Amino acid sequence: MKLFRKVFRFAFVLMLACTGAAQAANDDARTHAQADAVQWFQDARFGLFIHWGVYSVPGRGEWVMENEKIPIAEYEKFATRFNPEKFDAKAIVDLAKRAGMKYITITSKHHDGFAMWPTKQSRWNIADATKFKRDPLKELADEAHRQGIKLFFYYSQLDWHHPDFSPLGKTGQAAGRKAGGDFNRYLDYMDAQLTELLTNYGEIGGIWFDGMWDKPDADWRLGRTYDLIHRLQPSALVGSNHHKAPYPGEDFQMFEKDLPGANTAGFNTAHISRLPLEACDTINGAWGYNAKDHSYKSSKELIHFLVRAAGAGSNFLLNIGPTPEGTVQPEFVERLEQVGRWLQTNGASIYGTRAGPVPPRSWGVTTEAKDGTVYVHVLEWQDEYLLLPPLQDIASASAFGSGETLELRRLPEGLIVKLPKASADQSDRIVVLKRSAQPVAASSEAGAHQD
Ligand code: FHN
Repeated sequence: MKLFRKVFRFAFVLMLACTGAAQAANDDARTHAQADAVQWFQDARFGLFIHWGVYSVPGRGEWVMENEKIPIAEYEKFATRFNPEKFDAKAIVDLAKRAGMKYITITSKHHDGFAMWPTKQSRWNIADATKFKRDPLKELADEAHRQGIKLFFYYSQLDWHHPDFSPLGKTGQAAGRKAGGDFNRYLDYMDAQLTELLTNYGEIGGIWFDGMWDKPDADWRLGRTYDLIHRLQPSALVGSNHHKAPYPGEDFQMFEKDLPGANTAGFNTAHISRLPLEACDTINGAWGYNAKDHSYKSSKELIHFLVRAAGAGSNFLLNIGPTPEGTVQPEFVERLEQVGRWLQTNGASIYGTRAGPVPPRSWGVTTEAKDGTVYVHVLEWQDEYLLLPPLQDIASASAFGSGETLELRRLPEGLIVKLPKASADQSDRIVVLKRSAQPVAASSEAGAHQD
């Protein structure tokens, strides 16, 4: 008996050691994978958000079920009319690349609970509930991988359709579900769907959660779900649009219809964390397809948002809402291509940069490249000279693009730069400040120019 106990004890200790070692190895893999993914994410700076689902059929935005208090039985009829045969994943990825975007985040499941892929977890999905017998997420994932674009999945934790999303939160009260569902069973369902998304679609850039704000006090079992994601794909980044300080396991912080910290939209109350940042917005006023919303932002407004986001150390996730046919309306295509042309010329001042040494100002922002080059983005400024704080070791100033040397005065109070002349259609006047290897002293009197 003694020998048995010794052997059992040895085996048990060995198993623990192996398990611990396996866990440590997994944690280590996750740490390295996450670090590389975070670096890539921050360098990427610009992505395409896609809100697409059966809500595109009525064409009144993705909240139509809630806004018009449509019960589930009625809402499900939209699915029978959803047959987007013109959906073309290559056209979408080509458009994202022409826009200068480095990743795509598409709604896999929005609040209506409809799965845009043939999930095995319920029949409320594109294969079982529509005539469209294709898997658009698979087509998009394959094309994105082919073209070197990362794919993220948006996934709504809020669900207006599932019987176990219970007790109800702030919304979904008119869906017509019976009370008494099992919320943990719903979370198991959610984890099972996430497992499908992180197993069957190749490398996924990350999961973009939304909807916790509907039941802020519920136990969402975040740790369990986030561990699942990190176990299935260690490099997949997790973000959640809960408008609060990030929870453990979240890898980036998002701000919606707002620049980080601006809180002009009134609900991005969270302070800016040390995590990578991403600000998202729409081209018109709608996330999901809205046939009547013609309030399109100009390409200049979109470029300014992109530049101001980069100046805040943030990515910009710009949204399109494809039509029920699966196409992208021409007003969106036109603006995305205009932003892309701007990035073709000016991308070095955005991609791979971080927030610059001068915090965002009303006149514009600064970004800084890894080699220390500072880009001063002058967006709204009518005067010939601009005063900057006394940045250290700035040796020269030049106009981005032309390389024209600009007058630079170093005073104890700061740097005075003579700006390049603005041309009529210029969205952003960019001044390039090069650092010197040696410390550069401020002159004691005005007029001392750069040598
Ligand atoms: O309710 C959603 C909305 O439909 C959309 O998905 C946006 C995108 O950031 N997020 C929620 C609103 O905060």
